[in-house]
Amino acid sequence: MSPSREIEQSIVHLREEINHHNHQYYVLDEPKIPDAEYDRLMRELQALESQAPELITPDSPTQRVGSEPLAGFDEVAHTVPMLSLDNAFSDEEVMAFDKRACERLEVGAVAYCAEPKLDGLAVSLRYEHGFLVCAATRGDGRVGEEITQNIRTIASVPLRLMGGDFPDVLEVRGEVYIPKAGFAALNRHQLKKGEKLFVNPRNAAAGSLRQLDPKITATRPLEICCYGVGAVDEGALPESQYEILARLKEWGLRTSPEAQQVNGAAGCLEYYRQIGERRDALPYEIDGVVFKIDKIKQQQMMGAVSRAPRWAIAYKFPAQEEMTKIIEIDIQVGRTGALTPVARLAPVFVGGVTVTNATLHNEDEIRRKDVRSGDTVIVRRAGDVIPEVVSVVLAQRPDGAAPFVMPTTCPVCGSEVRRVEGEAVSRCSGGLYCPAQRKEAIKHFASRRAMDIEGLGDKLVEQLVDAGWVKSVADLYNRTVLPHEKLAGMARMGDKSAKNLISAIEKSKQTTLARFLFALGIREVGEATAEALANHFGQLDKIISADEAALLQVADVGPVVVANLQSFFHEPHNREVISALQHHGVHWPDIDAMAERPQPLMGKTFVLTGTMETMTRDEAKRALQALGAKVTGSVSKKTSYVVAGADPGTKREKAEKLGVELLDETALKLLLVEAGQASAPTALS
Ligand code: 5U1
Repeated sequence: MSPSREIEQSIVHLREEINHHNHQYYVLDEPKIPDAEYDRLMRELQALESQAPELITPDSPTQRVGSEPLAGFDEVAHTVPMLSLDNAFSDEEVMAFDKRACERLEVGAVAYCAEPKLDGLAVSLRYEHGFLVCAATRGDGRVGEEITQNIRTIASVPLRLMGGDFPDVLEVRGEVYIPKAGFAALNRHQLKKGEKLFVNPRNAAAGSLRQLDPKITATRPLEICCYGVGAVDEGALPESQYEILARLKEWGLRTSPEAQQVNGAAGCLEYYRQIGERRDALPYEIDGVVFKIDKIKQQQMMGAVSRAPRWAIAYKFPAQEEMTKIIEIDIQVGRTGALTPVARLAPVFVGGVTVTNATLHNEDEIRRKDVRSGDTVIVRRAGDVIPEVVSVVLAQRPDGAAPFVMPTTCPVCGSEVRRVEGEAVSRCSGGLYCPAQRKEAIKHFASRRAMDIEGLGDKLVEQLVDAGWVKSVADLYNRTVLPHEKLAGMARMGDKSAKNLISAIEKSKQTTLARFLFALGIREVGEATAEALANHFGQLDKIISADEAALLQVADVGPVVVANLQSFFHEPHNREVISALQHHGVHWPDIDAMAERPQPLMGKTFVLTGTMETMTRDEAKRALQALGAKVTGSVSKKTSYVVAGADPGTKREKAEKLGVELLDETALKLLLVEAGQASAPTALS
């Protein structure tokens, strides 16, 4: 086949594929491939068409933005087309964009307006004489769907503009989206009702806007962020993009608080880096940042190509969702015996790293998503979160792929697997007999925040358990069981490493009660609970012998933690390990037990609100609890004091209404000092 014939065939094939996905994504709201995969197909087609421009046809997906409007909504013609954005995926592409702008404008440097690119649905809002008269989706960029009734249900969309200096006609362009918290709540609600979960916030926003019944839309946590304008009376707007955003804000429209003016490619790249660092902390999903030439005159000089302006570009973050294949489904046994199904994946670059495993959480999750070995799946890795399988591409399921079945015996030790009714987790019943649980328990025991045994890494723990040398954490301290020669002879160890490890083990013998308790790995006893228990009781024996009522006195200890503590200390093997550890020299200083200290604030209830200058709310909470006070989250008639820092919100108002005494930060500190003197610590035993 000649090269041109080959290109022609590839173009035809790509167009069919893109058209299919366009329909899935824009019309049906049922994306079957991740956005990054779609972008890649589009770029491939663009590249081929630029090699053979004579093959470009008006119906090519590169020549239009979206797809036909859904039947059921009226059509709206956009007076000014709703353009799309060109994408950049590397610093070099942003630099090339800036270079083109400088050359075309014949200037040495260009100023840009930069803002995050929200992952939502583009809309156009038309205001006439300040009233919202029409709202539409982008559709194919020229004709969209009329969704005014649905848009009106979004609280952040003003039905009437503020101020009086707005133009008679103002079309505003923006993104409708669902914030991360709203999305999580929406899916919790769907789960409760037994309805299908939304795949991602963008999909949920699109589905919500396309509801024919606005009452349903009104229940969805939609928001808007405005980023530009369409048709506007001439001369009504300022001369820069950044000032336009400020003007929109004055008129009561929501714009991005992250928008900034930056200079040249260097300024753009620095902005991209900074937003990238804060991406996970932002309350909404973004898939990149957008740079627009700031001066409107310069934008006009740059002009547009058919689907996108030449004066703007979106610099995309590495995709957080990608498609890959499940090689097999494995079971991992954790420290508490929990069996976690893990998908072993064909390596895939997602969220900036190569991923080969993704959690499938538990049996119910696998069943809900119907994930099977051999499936092609969409994998998500956002920030530092463990990669997970989002959904299955059912169309690519191989014949004969069998549904997943949770094993009835532990794949590591063969013990029975139990699932407590009402719990999602299946657990191996082998306890520390199970080498997998033993390994995880030892890793946890040695970890930095527990006994902090430097040099005792995961691999070494696995070797020690596999060799049968370490059966419990106490063996680590037993030089008869684990002499220097044995350690030195292990793979990748040697004399010096063995010496270092032994001295790290020796060093760890001197610890604190809180660290020791945390290191024991009792279920639900994290660092904070361990610390609270240690401070409250002062001595390990007192914790072991405490009854339920005494344990419940400790801040943040509830019935579940009590049950876990009691069953742990009731187990003879656990008590033997603790004795052996102490026998080998693990020790800690006793603490002046809080339970025996005077508790001058006993019986007083505090609510903390707003921001304090010299301490965090958590620090204030712990200081109050140490003096016997109870700290709760809501104000009632029973509240003794509300401590109000800066921007206190409604809790302060409620306190005033109920006549509860208010304290500022200085008054709180005074109270802590006075109460602290009344409970001056006695000498340590
Ligand atoms: N933040 C932002 N998103 N976004 C999307 N600005 C922005 N601008 C767009 C689009 C499609 O288009 C204009 C450049 C026309």
